[in-house]
Amino acid sequence: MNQTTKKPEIFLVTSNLHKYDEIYSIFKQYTSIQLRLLQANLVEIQSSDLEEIAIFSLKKCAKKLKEKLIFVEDSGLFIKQLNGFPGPYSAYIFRTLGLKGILTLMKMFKKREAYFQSSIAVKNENEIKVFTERVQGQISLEISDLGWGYDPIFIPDCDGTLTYGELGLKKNALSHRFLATQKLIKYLNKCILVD
Ligand code: ITT
Repeated sequence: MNQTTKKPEIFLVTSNLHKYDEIYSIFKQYTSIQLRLLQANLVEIQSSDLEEIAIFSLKKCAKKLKEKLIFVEDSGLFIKQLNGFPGPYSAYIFRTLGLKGILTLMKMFKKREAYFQSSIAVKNENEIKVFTERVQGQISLEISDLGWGYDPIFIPDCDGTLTYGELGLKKNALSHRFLATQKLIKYLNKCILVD
């Protein structure tokens, strides 16, 4: 008899396909767990804490998707000279001020330090876990043509010259999302693949 065992799967709930693509390629390299997409707009609370926002969104999704192993990922760009702005408001500010607006605000500062944060909240049966990572960097002087979201203006310190956008596929081996996803995969490999 030909018995095929189904690979374990986990669902990422997001409206952002770039996010899904990046996490998908990390999953492919580091785990046999299958990543699936549940495309939906997340319900987000107002909070200065991305972990809190991620947990809230996850719990809202979990009410509708009781039987599924799911996670959400919340990211934000925190600019030191702007006291952490746009941070939790990154999506709204991207849509309203845009990259040009951010660079205009930054004109009054000599230093342009920032970090990108990724907070992943996962629900495995009744357990909720959160994994957070940050990448330090600088806001560029100009908007580079490549990448999505804030990619064209964020230069990670580990490279020091190129924006996330200019790094192309290399971004996905050093980004805030890569580091947080690594932590998620380590957790999943331990508790899902071992059982
Ligand atoms: P969700 O449905 O998963 O919430 P989103 O696009 O709203 O998708 P976030 O709230 O996590 O995602 O992101 C806040 C903003 O930061 C949003 O404008 C994104 O485009 C941008 N962003 C997030 N991660 C990014 C990355 O790796 N590079 C560039 N911009 C990013």
